[in-house]
Amino acid sequence: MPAEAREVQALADGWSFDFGIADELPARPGFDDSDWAKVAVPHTWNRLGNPGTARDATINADRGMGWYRRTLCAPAAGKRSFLEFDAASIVADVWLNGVRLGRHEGAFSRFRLDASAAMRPGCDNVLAVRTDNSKPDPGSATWHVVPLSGDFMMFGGLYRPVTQIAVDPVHIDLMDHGGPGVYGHVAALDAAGAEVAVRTRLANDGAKAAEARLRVTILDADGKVVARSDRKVPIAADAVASDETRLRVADPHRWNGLADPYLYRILAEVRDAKGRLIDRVEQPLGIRTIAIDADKGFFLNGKPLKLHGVSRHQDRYARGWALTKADHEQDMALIRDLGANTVRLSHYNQATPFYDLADSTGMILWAELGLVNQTAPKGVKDTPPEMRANAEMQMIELIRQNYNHPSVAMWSIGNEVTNWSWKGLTPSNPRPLMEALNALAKREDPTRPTTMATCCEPLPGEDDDRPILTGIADTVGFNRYIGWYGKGYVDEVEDLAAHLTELHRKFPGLPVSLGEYGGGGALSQHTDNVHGGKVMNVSRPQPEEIESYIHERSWAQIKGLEWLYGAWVWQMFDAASEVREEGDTTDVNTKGLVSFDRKVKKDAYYFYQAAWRTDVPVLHLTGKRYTDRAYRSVDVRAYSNQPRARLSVNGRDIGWTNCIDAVCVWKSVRLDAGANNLVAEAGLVRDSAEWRYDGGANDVHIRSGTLTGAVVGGVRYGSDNYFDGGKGAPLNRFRREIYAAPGSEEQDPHLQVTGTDQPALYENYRSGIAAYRVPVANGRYRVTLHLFEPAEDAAGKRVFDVAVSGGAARRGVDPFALGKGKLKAATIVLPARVSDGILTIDFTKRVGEPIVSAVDIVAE
Ligand code: GCB
Repeated sequence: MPAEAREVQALADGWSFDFGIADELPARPGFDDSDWAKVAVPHTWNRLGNPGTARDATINADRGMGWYRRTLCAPAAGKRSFLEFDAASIVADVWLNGVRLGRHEGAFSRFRLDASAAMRPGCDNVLAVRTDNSKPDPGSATWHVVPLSGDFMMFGGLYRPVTQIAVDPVHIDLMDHGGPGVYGHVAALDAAGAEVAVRTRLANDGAKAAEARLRVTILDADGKVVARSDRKVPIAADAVASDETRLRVADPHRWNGLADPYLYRILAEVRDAKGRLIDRVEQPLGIRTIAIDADKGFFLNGKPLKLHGVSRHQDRYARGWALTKADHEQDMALIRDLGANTVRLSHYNQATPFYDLADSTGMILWAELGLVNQTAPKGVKDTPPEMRANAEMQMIELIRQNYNHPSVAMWSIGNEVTNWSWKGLTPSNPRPLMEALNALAKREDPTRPTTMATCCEPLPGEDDDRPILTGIADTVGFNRYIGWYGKGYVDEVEDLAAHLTELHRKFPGLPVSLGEYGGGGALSQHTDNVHGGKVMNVSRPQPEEIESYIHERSWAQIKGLEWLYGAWVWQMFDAASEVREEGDTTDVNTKGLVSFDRKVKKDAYYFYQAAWRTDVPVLHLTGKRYTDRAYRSVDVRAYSNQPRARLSVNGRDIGWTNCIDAVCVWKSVRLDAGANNLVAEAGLVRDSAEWRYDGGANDVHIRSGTLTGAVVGGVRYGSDNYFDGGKGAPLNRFRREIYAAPGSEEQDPHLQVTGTDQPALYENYRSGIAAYRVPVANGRYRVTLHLFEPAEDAAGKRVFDVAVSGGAARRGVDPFALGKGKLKAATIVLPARVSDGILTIDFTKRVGEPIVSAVDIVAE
């Protein structure tokens, strides 16, 4: 770049940092920061959400004021100096040489400040920045800055790059809400040509009027000039002029998503009257059309494209929000490898490198304003004007800063904004704010549709006085976690398609998508049978298999819904959240397809690879983290895009199975004692897993009514399995509502079954059970059933018969009578004989529901 054009200097190194100083003394140039930490920017002080660690000082969840200081060299004489912050969280105040340059409110957007007047010649200019990520409590600087809440950590600091930009007094405007100052869009398009309108904002910071020579060029991907316009733009002193020019691109090469992400570039160059180049800005241009139809879905360049993808938060293990370019690249590579064609940038404006990657790879983006849950602070009824102004400013920033990215298909005006009175907030009406934001987005960018994600509002026709927001934006994304946040059973997931179809019917003419869906999956927690017990949706455990199953069954239902224009998995990566303690982590939302540190692809990741990728053969054996198996007879599951797959165990051929909706299951595979090498093959791909079975050769121990196994009295019990009918339930329910108002945490009084030295066998139960059918070797067994009465206060209210293979039976089992009271342990022992490979325990109901809490099957 010629020396006279814009000079951009990264301010990455040489910063000093300290946390927790409330006064403004560090803003003074003479302040002594010699004992501060030496840091590089991007930086955040928060270390929340590192797996396996408790929330303590080492992971640092502190929210408050973090100060950054460094020195800075002035640009060459006659140049203006602008400081550019790609983001600073949440509220940033900036001083240069003790002169306050300004404040920015909002954690996610780029902003620039004019430092020219405060700059002194030489290199001793002292830059001081205070970033404040305090919780938005009354009196804090963040009280009105959106988002006021959300299921994610608001990391603090200068977590994106900081640069100094030196320019001539006449330059492409740098003060347009962090935007590039050059904005192109396709104004008309047909087979013969595209008309591209390019608007350039030119600033003159000088005291005299000027005439800028503006050259706007469109270059193709090879750098060849395809269109050009030269203009003379007069600019008054200390003013901004806006120029719009139209350029024609003949025979345009479309930006066509993953298939062909062809990019042109817009180059705006400014010369002075003598022809010297004084500024230049380059921006991406993609020539494409998008349309969303309520009945036919999403169209790219006139062709239907079903959007299927993931949501992404901008954090990761050890780094928090302070991501490197390589981090963004890795995330995008993982998403591409998954087979997604769209990413929802939840729930806020993300870093430019990620938008650039989407442009260059052809990923379709849902870009989103950081407005979540609340449209008013706690205790306040209506959106205060300061909050509304902030949301509007952030909306403008989002759109101007990302206007030129062809990957952006829609602007979301918010997520799950509703009347949160049912979560303990003051009843308020979010409609005025949402309507204003939608209108603003349409004004800022008439070329793109708007959208919003909703979860919890009433539907038309329901008796509920909360407002319906669906329909304010051009399209909607319904966030639905059926099978996860529900009554507690994974089988509810089967209602998803019917529910979405009903929503589609209730909002005729409105393009509908599934904005979020999914479930939690802890890496170290496993279950033998996803139907065995209650889903612990905001606590523990969260077996990985549940997450997989929810995705298997969700995708099977939604893939055929033609009108559903898109579906976004919640979420691509585990992400930090202050409000969570669940699965095997603290401060992490476990719904990622990939772990927080990006090191582990969960089984659900491979499910989508199998479901979405057609370009490469995919085969993945599930359960590689559940290596030490509780049961000898297991269903083996693989994910594949091949029609069928074959399995062997320790070289023994188990046979072929069909892969239906990407899922291949081999039923009741008998493992060898000790090590098992499982190998699956399909077409040219193969995958293997190493499991162990170290239990008794023919013994089976089942913990009824739960998704988790346990070792009790030295005996390994698997989670509930081999059952027919009934429902599993824990004796002690634990419920912790996220986003809950203080005091709304609910925990039943801790109940414990007595009359046993093995209370862990009586922590759950299956009631309403019809039978257990357990695959075992033929022979003689002793069957012990553990049970108790959890609910009834008298004998005679629950009575059933039990019969086992071989004919032995016990009639009139009454847990209350047997245990001599409620919550008292009881056992039944029956001899069994098996000659057909299945040990059956039949329960026949007489009064109330049959019940069982654990089963021991021991070979005689
Ligand atoms: C939602 C929210 C998202 C949460 C997610 C969850 O509906 O939009 O921010 O993280 O659910 O995991 O509960």
